[in-house]
Order: sequence, then structure tokens, then C-alpha cells
Amino acid sequence: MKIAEKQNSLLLKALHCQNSSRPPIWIMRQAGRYMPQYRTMRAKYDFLCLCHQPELAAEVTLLPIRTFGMDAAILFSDILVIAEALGRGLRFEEGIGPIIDRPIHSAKDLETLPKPMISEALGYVKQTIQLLLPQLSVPLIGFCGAPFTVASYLVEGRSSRDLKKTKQWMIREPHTFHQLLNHVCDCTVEYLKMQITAGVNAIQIFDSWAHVLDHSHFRAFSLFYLKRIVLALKDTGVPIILFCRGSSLFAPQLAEVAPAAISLDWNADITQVRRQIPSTIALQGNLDPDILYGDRNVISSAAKAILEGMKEEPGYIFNLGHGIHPDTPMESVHTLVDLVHSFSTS
Ligand code: 1CP
Repeated sequence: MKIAEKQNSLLLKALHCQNSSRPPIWIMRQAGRYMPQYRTMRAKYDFLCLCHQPELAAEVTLLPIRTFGMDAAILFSDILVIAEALGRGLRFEEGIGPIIDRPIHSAKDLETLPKPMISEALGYVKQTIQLLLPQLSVPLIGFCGAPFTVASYLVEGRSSRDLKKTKQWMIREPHTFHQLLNHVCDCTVEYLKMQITAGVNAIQIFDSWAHVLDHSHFRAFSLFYLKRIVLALKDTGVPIILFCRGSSLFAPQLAEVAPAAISLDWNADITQVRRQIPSTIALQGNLDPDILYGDRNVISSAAKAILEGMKEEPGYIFNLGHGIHPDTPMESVHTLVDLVHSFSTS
């Protein structure tokens, strides 16, 4: 995508709080299992194989753009490829999700943690971005997991409801837990710099497990590292979107980090959060993904309530409050995207 077109895209304008027309829309986890075309590809290839092969990853990234006309593409990859780069072994099992073969249980394991050369270990991501850019007429969003969320998978070894091992380590030995977070944070900064050099137009950082933290732990173990990342990338000028599960509660703290945008989970009334957040920071969100199980009227009234509430906002991006569910009807996604596209701000 050419620079001039890029600046004129609805997403980039909204991220700079300068959009005067209808809001842009993209959907978290938009390239995934709810799409039959994706399932057809997954029948042939393992999930990590799709991530590792730039031609395939680029193809999957483009699926929702071609099918629905989303206003932004998000790179097809996973937040846990960093765990693989750290040599901990990563697999995705049907019905279970991600599995880290060699989780990090204690400070002792930190001694064995390598400092990988990110541009080599994750070079396939760079190639995917380079393949995608000439094929895209909308901006490309790169992404990563926040250090706290990535560290939690490294410690738990798989999805966990309460992050018990992670929180036990954090509470009993905060000093060494910070060492783990620091290590992940350093790799993450290098990883994002690689994505930016390759040409992504914006970055989203997913702190999907921040909601398990209390207020002070959120500051110390999540926000501190988000701030380090935002500061480290400041000179690149690439806008950064911060998403947390818990962001409707933590939005004022996230604003202290001065990201381009905050992506809200669905708990808050977005128009009320707007009043608490400086007008230089855009907001993204925050339709409950379950609304897409409703019929046309249900989807339309829930989406319109948000669209009307955010009508005059130059810094607003329509999205869900978290990732789209794998069993979401395709028709619902068409309904939603068409509704946002035809919404008039006049
Ligand atoms: O086909 C399959 O079975 C794999 C399903 C799948 C997909 C399509 C996984 C496994 N990851 C992805 C892609 C993915 N993951 C993207 C790319 C594209 C897109 O958004 O369209 C992104 C941005 C992610 C991010 C991600 N992975 C997050 C953060 C966002 C969120 O939803 O909170 C997290 C927590 C993960 C870990 C992960 N990877 C896959 C699963 C099922 C999970 C979640 C496991 C859990 O709930 O603990």
C-alpha cells in the first residue's frame, strides 16, 4: 500500500483521531475458524504450518478482506510464536489449544532461556508481511502478545482458567517473575521492530489475561511492560493499539501509556469511557461477540447503539470486545460489516 493511500485509510485516520466519515471496522480474530475457507485450509495444514509458510499465512490474512471487505487486515500468526522462538516447544492440539512442551516453572528455568535472534527465528513473519503489502488495499495490522500474557502461557504450559501457577510465582517471587517478563519484553520489542521494518501500518498488543490481575499488580506486571514497549517504538511513528481483557476497567491506566488507541472489552459503555480518556487517544470496540449469535435485528440494534453513541468521534474504530467465536454464523459477520459500512455520520 502506498504511503499516501495509507494516510487516507479510515483506520489510520481514526488512529490519528482525524476521521470525519463512518468508522472503520475490523474484527479481532477475523481470519479464523468461523470461515469455511479457513477450515478448508486447516483440513490440509496444521495451524503452525499455516503460520510458518508465508504464502499460506498471507492467503489466510486476505480471506476476511476478500469475503467481507474489512477496513484493515491483521497478520495471520499467533501471539505464542515468541514461545517457539524461545525454544520451549509449541503445539496446537485440536480441542485443547496451545501447548508449550517445556513450560517455565521457576527461576531456575530462566537460566536456560535463550536470547534468540528474532529476525532469524521469526523471519517467516517478516516474509509474510512483505508478501502481503503489495496485495492489500487496506492497512496491515501487526501484533504481539503483551509480556504478561505471553509469560502466563510459558508458565502454565497451556490454557488455564485462573493462571494459578503464574500468580503463585508472581506473588511469591516477584523479583524473578519480573526477570521473566523482562526477557519476554526484550524479545517482543525486537519482534515488533522487525514487523515495523517489514512494513506493518499499525500494531495491536493483546493482553488477553490482564483481567486476572488486581489494580496494583496490573500496574506492576502488565502496564509497566506495555509502557516500555510503547516507548521503545515511539520513534517509529507507527500507531499502537492496546487491548486488554479488563480494558473497560483499566482504560484510564492504559491511557497513561499514551497509545494511539485503546481497544475495549464489552463490559463498559464506550461513550462513558470516551469521557474519561484524552481525546488524543482513539477508542476501539466493543460489541459483545455473543451478539453475533442473534438475528439481524439483534445485531443491528446492538451495533447501532454503539455507532450512534460514537457518531461524532474522529478517533473511533468499530470492533468486537474480544475475538470472534469459531461458531459465529458467517451471515452475522456480513450483516455487521455491511451495517457499519453503510452507517452515515451526516
Ligand atoms: O485453526 C485452529 O485451530 C487455530 C485457531 C487459532 C487461530 C486462527 C489460534 C490458536 N490462533 C489463531 C490466530 C490468531 N491468534 C490471530 C491471527 C489472526 C486474526 O486475528 O484473525 C491472532 C491475532 C491471535 C492472537 C491470540 N492467540 C491471542 C490474543 C487474542 C485473544 O483472543 O485474546 C491469544 C490469547 C492466542 C492464543 C491462542 N492461540 C490459539 C488459541 C485457541 C488461543 C487461545 C487459547 C486460550 O484461550 O487460552
